[in-house]
Amino acid sequence: MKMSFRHYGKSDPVTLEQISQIPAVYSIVSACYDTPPGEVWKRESIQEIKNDANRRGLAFEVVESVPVPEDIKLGAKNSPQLIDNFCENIRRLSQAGVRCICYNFMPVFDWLRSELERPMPDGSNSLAYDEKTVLSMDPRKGDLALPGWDQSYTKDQLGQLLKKYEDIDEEKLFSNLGYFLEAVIPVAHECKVNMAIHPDDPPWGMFGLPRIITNEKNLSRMLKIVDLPENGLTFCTGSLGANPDNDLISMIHSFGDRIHFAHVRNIKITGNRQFHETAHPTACGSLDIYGILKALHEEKFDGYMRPDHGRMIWGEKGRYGYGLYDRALGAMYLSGLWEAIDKQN
Ligand code: DNO
Repeated sequence: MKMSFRHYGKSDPVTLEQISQIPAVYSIVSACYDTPPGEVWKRESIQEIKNDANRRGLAFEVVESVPVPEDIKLGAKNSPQLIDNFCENIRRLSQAGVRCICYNFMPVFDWLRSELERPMPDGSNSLAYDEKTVLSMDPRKGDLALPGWDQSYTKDQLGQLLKKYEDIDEEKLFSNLGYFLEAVIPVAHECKVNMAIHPDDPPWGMFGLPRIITNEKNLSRMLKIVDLPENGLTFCTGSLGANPDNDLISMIHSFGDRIHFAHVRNIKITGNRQFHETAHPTACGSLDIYGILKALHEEKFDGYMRPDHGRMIWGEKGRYGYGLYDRALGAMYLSGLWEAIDKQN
């Protein structure tokens, strides 16, 4: 297992120096933030991320994310050209030493929360999701004030995009994903880069948009579309774990060595489609973090792991979910657990 830590590039208030001071962190997880989705990343930009990390004694072996443009998910006419660009990014990243690429296939919205600063009794705050709040908004009317949504569209652009998705149900989305994987995975195979699809967060559809990377059945289906080791998963415990029907430990055993990247965080489920994020330890939330790491260890997991969203603690202000302090505590907890599990075996 190689511990890693997400870094959002030059605009990130968390510095590479700070990351390098967290014991046990081997690689940063980053991306080129200077290129719009769908375009080819500049070799110099990739090299610069790598050089900056290396100067601090950190590797740069994981990218999160190479964004998949909406037109690919929609199966639009220009999809083949966009897929070529995606493949070119795989080649360039591989040449720079990147071994794992995280991406997602969620229509329109990436991760969604209804609150970014839910106050906790101990004075910290964290990200929270309540389906009732989310569904009380109508993105078609422009009353979408959803936090945690990186892409910004105008009301009209969003309306047009949602319209294009009216014909896309889960089956169609699966078929567009299949088309994408059949083109991309052979390139990843040649380049020795592991592709790691991120589960949908939360793992259910909303606003009439389909979501398919949600449960064991769909993840297995996705892995079978191209049955090569490079067609793999980001096992995000907080995303998949938001649905209590997902048995995370059994999923780890069924996916085994197709898990290339583990995002490990805990959440507390407080009702039907209601949860908030917590500190990483098992005792703080609804997920058995020890059991999850033990299952990964039993599967001889040798990919990258990272602590995921953290709470805001000790008065830190920063990028929601991505402050320094709580994620650093998470990295230490996870590497401590891993060492203990490792030594018992
Ligand atoms: C949020 C992240 C996601 C993730 C992408 C992967 O904190 O987990 O934005 O990076 O979905 O493509």
